[in-house]
Amino acid sequence: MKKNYWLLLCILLFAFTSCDKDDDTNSAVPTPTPTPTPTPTPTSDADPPQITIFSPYQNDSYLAIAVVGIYAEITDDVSLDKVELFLVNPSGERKQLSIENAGTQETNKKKTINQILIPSNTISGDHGILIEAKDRSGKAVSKSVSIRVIAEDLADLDFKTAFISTGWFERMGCCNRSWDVEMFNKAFYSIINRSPWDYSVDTTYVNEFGLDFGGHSQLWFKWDTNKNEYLENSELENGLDDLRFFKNWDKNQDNLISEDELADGIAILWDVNKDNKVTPDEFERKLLKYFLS
Ligand SMILES: [Ca+2]
Ligand SMILES: [Ca+2]
Ligand SMILES: [Ca+2]
Ligand SMILES: [Ca+2]
Repeated sequence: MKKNYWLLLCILLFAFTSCDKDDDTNSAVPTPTPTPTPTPTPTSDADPPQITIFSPYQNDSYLAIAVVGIYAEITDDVSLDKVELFLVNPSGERKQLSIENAGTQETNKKKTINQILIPSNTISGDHGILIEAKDRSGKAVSKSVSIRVIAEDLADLDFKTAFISTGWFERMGCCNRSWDVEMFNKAFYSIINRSPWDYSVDTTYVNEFGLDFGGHSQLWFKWDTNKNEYLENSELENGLDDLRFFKNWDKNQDNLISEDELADGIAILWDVNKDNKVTPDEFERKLLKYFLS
């Protein structure tokens, strides 16, 4: 019995020491050393931001009642901090404009400005569109273009000055100094249909357009060839092709329409009394209706 007692004691002792040994083993497992936080490699912010102004063009003229499209892109090699937009009047005073319609693909390396400005209430003369940009390391740059604002009445202007100063050409075909037929059609579509994603154009409006651009009566009847009351793209293309605007206005035959060619082409249509001059009473109503609204 005594022998059994000693045996049991030995077993218990053995178990205890084994456990103890296990614990020792566990405690011997090295605790993982925390992964060191990588120290950021210093970024070399070498370059100041870059500003590209696509529109308006330097020295373009705009009526005070016109719409000026401002399109610009600002980039930086590392990160932009601040971008600001100003309108600078002829005496050099600047007025900050809030930046709207920022692109959806904005990153801290790239910002786009895509918005319109109606320079109403500004005086005639040279105004600047000024952009200032600063990157995170404090490097600042600025870029500006000068535009001439014409605050006179339309009645005091000749047709070509008035038409070119509407800014319509720049707004419709941003960054393209000449239009191919596709862009030309798209631009005219935008004045025929005010809601570009809806083909259900106002048929009265199409008829008015026909009368105002060459005295074509019942233009809608001719255009809606499948008679479904919608203007399909092919109907628009064929309709404008029939009017022969693009062909007749492309004076230098390069298959592109420049702003000058467009102005001259419309002038011929709008010169009602055919004296080779479009007077304000011939153009004012139509200019306001189609190119300034
Ligand atoms: Ca930089
Ligand atoms: Ca149709
Ligand atoms: Ca041409
Ligand atoms: Ca005339």
